Parts: sequence; C-alpha cells; structure tokens
Amino acid sequence: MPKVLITGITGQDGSYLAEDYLSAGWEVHGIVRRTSMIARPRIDHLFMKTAEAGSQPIKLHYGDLNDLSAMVRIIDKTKPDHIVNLGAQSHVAVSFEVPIETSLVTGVGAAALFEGVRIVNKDIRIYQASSSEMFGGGSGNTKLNENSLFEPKSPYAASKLYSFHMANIYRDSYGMHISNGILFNHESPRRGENFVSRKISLAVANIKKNRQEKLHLGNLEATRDWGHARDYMRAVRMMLDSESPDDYVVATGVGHSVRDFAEQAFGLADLDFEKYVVIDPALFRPNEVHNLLGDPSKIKKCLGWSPEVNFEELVHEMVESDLSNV
Ligand code: NAP
Ligand code: F7E
Repeated sequence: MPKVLITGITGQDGSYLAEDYLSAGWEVHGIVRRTSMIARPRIDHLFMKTAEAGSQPIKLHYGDLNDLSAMVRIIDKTKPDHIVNLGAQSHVAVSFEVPIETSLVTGVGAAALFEGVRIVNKDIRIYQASSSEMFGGGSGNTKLNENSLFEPKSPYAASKLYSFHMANIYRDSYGMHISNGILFNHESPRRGENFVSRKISLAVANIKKNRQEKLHLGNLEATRDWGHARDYMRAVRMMLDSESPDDYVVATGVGHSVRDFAEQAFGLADLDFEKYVVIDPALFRPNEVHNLLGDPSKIKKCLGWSPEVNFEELVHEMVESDLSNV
C-alpha cells in the first residue's frame, strides 16, 4: 500500500487531502503538535471508533516542523512515498504579531523537512504549500502567473518565499522531486474562523439565529481569487503524481472583493449586510495586499486541472453549513 505523510493534517487543507488519499487506497500518516486538548475536529471523522481501532488507516505522529530530529525520525519510521508540507503559521495578519515564529515555522520549518528527506531518502516526492501572498498583489485586473514578480508584503509572505526558493534549491541541487503549488485563497466550511470568508459565513449564521448583533471587518475593498479547498487539494495530488516536479499557480482566474463576499453571504440569509457590518480600523493590516488574481493556464495545460466549484457555489456551501451547525 503506498504511503503519504502530511504535515498540517489538522488544518483545512490537510483534512481534505487525507480524505482524498484514503479514498484512493493510500496509508495516511500525519504530523501533529502536542496540544493540551486532544480534539481534532477536522479529522476526527476519519478515525474508526470501533473494535478495529488498532488498525486505523490513518496514523498520527507527534512532531514540530522546527524539530529536525523529529522530522528525520518520522520520515525514517513511516517511509512515505509522498510528503505534503501543509504545516505553517498561515495567518497573514497574525504574522505581523509573531514574525519570528512565522519565519521559523513557515520558512525554516519547510527547509528542515527538505533536509530531513535529503538525509533519509531523496526519492520521496514532496509538495510544498507555497502561496499567492508571495506576489504581494497586482493591480485590479492583472492575472498573476508563475513568471510574475514576487514582492512579499508580510512576514508570512516572506517566509513562504524563503521556503519556495529552498524547495527549488533542493530540486535543482539534489534532483529531488519537489513541486511548489502557488495556491490562491481557497476556502470551505472547514476554513479557520479568523479568515475573512469563514468569519463572514459564521457571523451570518449567528446573526440569523440572534446570537450576534454586528460583524466587525477591516478592508472591504481588497479583492481575492477564491476557490474551494477540495478542488485545490485535487491539484496538489496531480502535482505529486506528475512525472516531473514543477511550480504551478492554482487559481480560478475570477476575482471578488471582500464586500462582494459579504453581500452575497448576508443575502443568502435574507439579511442586509449594510445593517450589520461595522468597519473596524483595528482590523486593517500594517501592509495590505490589495488585489490577488491568478492565471491557472499552466496547470490546466500541463496537468489538466480546472476548478469545479465557482464563487457563488462556495459562498452558498459555507453559509449553508454554518446555518445548519450554529
Ligand atoms: P491551516 O488551516 O491554518 O492549517 C495549518 C496547519 O499547520 C495546522 O494543521 C497546524 O496545526 C499546522 N502547524 C502549525 N504550526 C506547526 C508547527 N510548528 N509544526 C507542525 N505543524 C504546524 O492552513 P490551511 O488553510 O489548511 O493551509 C495549508 C497550507 O497551505 C499552509 O501552509 C498555508 O500557509 C498554505 N496556503 C493556504 C492557502 C489558503 O487559502 N488556505 C493559500 C495558499 C497557501 P495545529 O492544528 O496544531 O494548529
Ligand atoms: O484575508 C481582508 C484582509 O485573512 C483576506 C491565507 O490562507 O490566503 C489567506 O490569506 C482579505 C484581506 O486571507 C477582515 O485584509 C477584511 O485583504 O481571509 P484572509 P489572506 O490574508 O488573503 C493566502 C493565499 C494564504 O496563503 C494565507 O495562508 O480580507 N479582511 N476584514 C479581513 N481578513 C480577516 N482575516 N479578518 C477580517 O476581519
């Protein structure tokens, strides 16, 4: 049975990717940090709560991306065919609060993983979760592709750019199969509650059920190219399955503002967003990425990937999910 090792398995993307590999018949291993609470709500459903619990198809290992010894131990023990590096301090605004931690985990942590693979077995295929934040944004209608200039605007973006370059350096220097997916924003009902899409869908549900009065937001005019996390994890597997490693932009090619997202989400619950949204200066970032719009032509042409869920369907799924859960 082929094996995959996923860092960041407890996150939004890790949960979809684990499901995808499991349904393809792979043995799934995940790296988790020790936490004071054992609950892992995004992946708890993947464990069999039965007498067969001894032979779980998904196995978790304690480790931290900054601990090279742990990485080497886990890679050596699990002997994976693929490693997917999703682990990161992934929140852009938070990265201004904890720039050093972000650099260590999101930047140096990735390098530690590549080095661990080089030490144990250079033939393991690796996916590195790079980000459209590395571009620092374009003007409204500029579609960013693999040749666009990188101008990082946050500690998060600079850390991702470092790991992007390290991935390329390991690929070129040691012939390792490492691909960078330059993924634009992707969301789902499993998105963290402090990212703007989920913050909005959750607020809509809470307001509709009279559990919240107002929604505080920052910059409503920023635009993003939002896709669905499940579609984007399909792209990740395509990169790992491809004979040659490469770098690919993954995006829908369609942009919307935060205001568009909020208007549509509130509208789905028959609420007028102007009545509930409060602009809060404290939520503006020290340096904003105003527009991010991607051009996925390369991955469409080379790997045959295209997104299946559009913006309207994504917002609908997130709002419906929060309405039924709240
Ligand atoms: P997420 O929900 O924030 O998940 C991040 C994961 O990283 C969590 O499992 C977290 O574990 C783990 N992690 C954090 N610090 C770690 C450490 N020191 N050692 C090991 N694991 C650690 O992020 P996501 O949205 O799924 O994104 C997955 C990856 O894609 C991230 O690298 C992100 O930066 C990148 N990315 C995301 C997007 C997007 O729009 N979602 C776009 C481009 C790139 P805990 O559960 O213990 O916190
Ligand atoms: O912000 C604006 C905010 O935090 C989107 C991460 O997955 O995608 C994500 O980064 C926009 C920004 O995502 C609020 O200023 C307004 O312009 O949902 P976000 P992000 O910063 O684009 C990239 C590709 C990644 O790689 C990252 O890991 O929305 N905004 N008001 C707000 N944002 C938040 N979080 N909260 C607000 O109240």
